[in-house]
Formats: sequence, structure tokens, C-alpha cells
Amino acid sequence: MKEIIDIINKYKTFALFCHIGPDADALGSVNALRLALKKMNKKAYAYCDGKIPHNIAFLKIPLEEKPTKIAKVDVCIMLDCNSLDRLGKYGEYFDKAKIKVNIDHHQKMDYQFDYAYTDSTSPSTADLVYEVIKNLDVTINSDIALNLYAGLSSDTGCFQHPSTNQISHKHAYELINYNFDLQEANYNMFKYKQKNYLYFYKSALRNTKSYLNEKVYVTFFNNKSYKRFEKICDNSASFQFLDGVEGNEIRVKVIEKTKGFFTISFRSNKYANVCDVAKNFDGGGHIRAAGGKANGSYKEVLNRILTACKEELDKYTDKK
Ligand SMILES: [Mn+2]
Repeated sequence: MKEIIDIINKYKTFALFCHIGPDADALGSVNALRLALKKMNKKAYAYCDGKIPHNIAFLKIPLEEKPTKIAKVDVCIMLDCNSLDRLGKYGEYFDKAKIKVNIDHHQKMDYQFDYAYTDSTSPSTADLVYEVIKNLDVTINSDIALNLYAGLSSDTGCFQHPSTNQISHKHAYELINYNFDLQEANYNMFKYKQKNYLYFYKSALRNTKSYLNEKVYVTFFNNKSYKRFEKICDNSASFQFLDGVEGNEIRVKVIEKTKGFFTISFRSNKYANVCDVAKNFDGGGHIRAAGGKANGSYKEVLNRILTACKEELDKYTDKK
């Protein structure tokens, strides 16, 4: 922490990055830190290779398009992820940064940063960014507070995921005191949906099959259906309606992004470690939420998924 604070105080220009398929924690963390740096009269640019989901558009995050400024800044900070491929098209630019900093709560991969403030037990990156900002010479305003609240409330599934702890509630309590529009934020993030979500739910249910005694649900969107619901599919929160069904433990979302290439996301309800499952698919993440990717035919990929899920579930023969 102290090193990160020193770096921020010492340098003048920053580029901030978050992961592809951004969520409110990724974008909120980037924007909160960007606003704090601006208040310190520093230059800070935000980069994200991906569309902003409609339910976080209300944060109005100004993203840079062209990567030209990246080579010129003093410090590059990667937030809410810790590997170059998670930055998509901006990864190669981050790799050439003069000073590389990481602030993140995912399980560590092998990329080498110059400085890192990470904690894989933290419920969100926004919680870590909040701690950083508290140590800077910045007066937090309602805008910074809103972005941090968006990050920590969305990564805890509005304080419902098992990662939720006293710190989540303490930070939320403190941030709400800065008087942003809490009702509006919660409505946008946790209730609002476009009408075509109804068609999406119908399609998702039709394309969901259960396996391994209903312990595993797999929802498959082939390339055609993916293109129809692209924006909704890419928003990980869209599949939350399948959470918590009696008897089910792991939910898998398989999307054929291009012919023969699949992205896979895993969610678990109570005990399965889907981060371990995702490691079979060149991925990782958290114990209850993780992701990876695979090539081949859907049949092959599905077989690999079920084998990996069975291996994980077999560790818990006591759970019915
Ligand atoms: Mn996060």
C-alpha cells in the first residue's frame, strides 16, 4: 500500500485499465481512481476493451479509444484483473509501460508487476481502491463514492454473495454518507432491464440442460443466438436468474463467440470451487465465480466441462 501511495504521489500521468467484458467493479474502480487522481491535479486516462453494460451506463465513464497516450504516461495501473490477456487489445500496450501497478482481488496469475496491492479475500477491487484513495490527499466526493459503491455492491451481488463481509457493509455505510443517489444506483444495477431481456430469458431457459443429477446446469448459446443477445450474454449478471435452484450447485454458461471458440463461465451456489474447475480451461477467478475458454466442437467442450465439474463435485460426496 505505502509503495502504491508513493508512486501515485510522485508521478503526474496515469493510464488505468480494467478487464474485457467489464462489470461495475472493473469500471467503478477505474473511474473512482481516475476521479481521485484528477482531484490531485494529475492526468488520468481510462481504458477498457469492451462495451459498457447498459446497467452501468449511468456511471458515465469516459473511456479513451485510441491507445496513443499509453506510451506517454508515467504509470499504468491494471485494476480488477492481473494478466495481459484480460486487457484485450490494450494488453500489449500495458506490457510496455514504464511502471506497472496492479490493484486487484483475483487469484494471482504469473504476470510480473512493479508494484501490487492485491488481496484475493477482498470482496471487490473497489474496496481496495477505497483504501488507496483514503490514503491519498483527496477529499472524497459523491461521484467517487458512487463509483466505489457501484463496484463493491455489484461484486457482492448486492451484499448477497458469500464473499460479502463486515468490510463490505462498513465501506458501503461510509460511502453512502457522501450522498450520491443510492436508490438510482441500486435500481440501475440490480433491477433495470431492457425489454429484450424477456426474450433472452426464454432463450436461455430453452438452452439450459441439467447434468450430473441436476447438480450442473449448462446454458449454451451458439454463435447465432449469441449474436442475437450479444450485449446481454456478455453481462455476467444476466444469468443470475438461474442461481440458487434446489438441488443445483454449478451453473455453466458456454458461449460460442466464433465458430469453434467458446468462452465459459462458472458459478457455484454453496460449496464447489469453480476457480479450480476454470483452471482446466485456461482460466481462473473466484471460488464461486470463474471463467475460462476452449476450442473445439461443442460436444467436446461439453464433455470436458462435465468431466471437470464431476471431479470437483466428487470432492464433496457428503453434500446431497
Ligand atoms: Mn471484481
